[in-house]
Amino acid sequence: MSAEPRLVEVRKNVLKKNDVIARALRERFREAGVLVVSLVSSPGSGKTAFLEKTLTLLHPHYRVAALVGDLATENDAARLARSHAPVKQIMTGTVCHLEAAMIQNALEGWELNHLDLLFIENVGNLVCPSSYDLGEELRFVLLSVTEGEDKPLKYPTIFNSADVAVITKSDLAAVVEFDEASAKCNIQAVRPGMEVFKLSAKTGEGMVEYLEFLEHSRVRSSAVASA
Ligand SMILES: Nc1nc2c(ncn2[C@@H]2O[C@H](COP(=O)(O)OP(=O)(O)OP(=O)(O)O)[C@@H](O)[C@H]2O)c(=O)[nH]1
Ligand SMILES: [Mg+2]
Repeated sequence: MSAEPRLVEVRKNVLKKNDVIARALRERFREAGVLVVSLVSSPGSGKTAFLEKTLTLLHPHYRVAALVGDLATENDAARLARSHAPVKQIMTGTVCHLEAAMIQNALEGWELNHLDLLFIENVGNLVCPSSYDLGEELRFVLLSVTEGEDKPLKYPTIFNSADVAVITKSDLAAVVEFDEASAKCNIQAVRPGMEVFKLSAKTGEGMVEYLEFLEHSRVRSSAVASA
């Protein structure tokens, strides 16, 4: 007998368990009035650079914190901590994505009521994270200009599971002859109507528009929570 049906069954159960925990997390986040945003992308797209910049810009005005997932090292947590926001590293070992239970464990000892925004940087991977709900309200998928405009077409599931696309490293666009129109067209082909931001964590270009979007999302989310 093939082992495949059993594997499928185990995978279904894992996902079901993840969904139950993610739902409970989402409820907790809503009750605490914290907007939770997760970041997914391929390795090296600029998640940590983007998040460090975000935390640094928001920290004086909002109560922000971050969780960051990697298979190994605490390097990203150390970079994010330079913003002076509370940060925790989640080391996944051999697992190529974060799961809701990992978020739940990492939040132990944190008072969610004391936060306005919580960011979660997922493990760099364009496949695995798409199947795992983390209880976040918004999922941003990052695509750097150096990766090629075709990534949304090649990895549609991750773009479909996200709410917002962020084109990163815009300062390098000219050097790599990035075709912005084509990238945006590919994003829209996979996820029609998806909001897209283009920015650079290095120069700060495009950060204002994205921060305004974040602020609108926070206000909208607290209005829904208190309704
Ligand atoms: N020129 C330029 N380089 C950038 C920018 N953002 C990130 N980088 C560089 O890109 C490389 C990878 O950036 P990271 O922020 O570590 O990317 P990441 O997505 O967090 O990587 P993983 O966590 O390993 O998946 C680093 O050398 C960054 O300095 C940017 O806006 N412009
Ligand atoms: Mg990183």
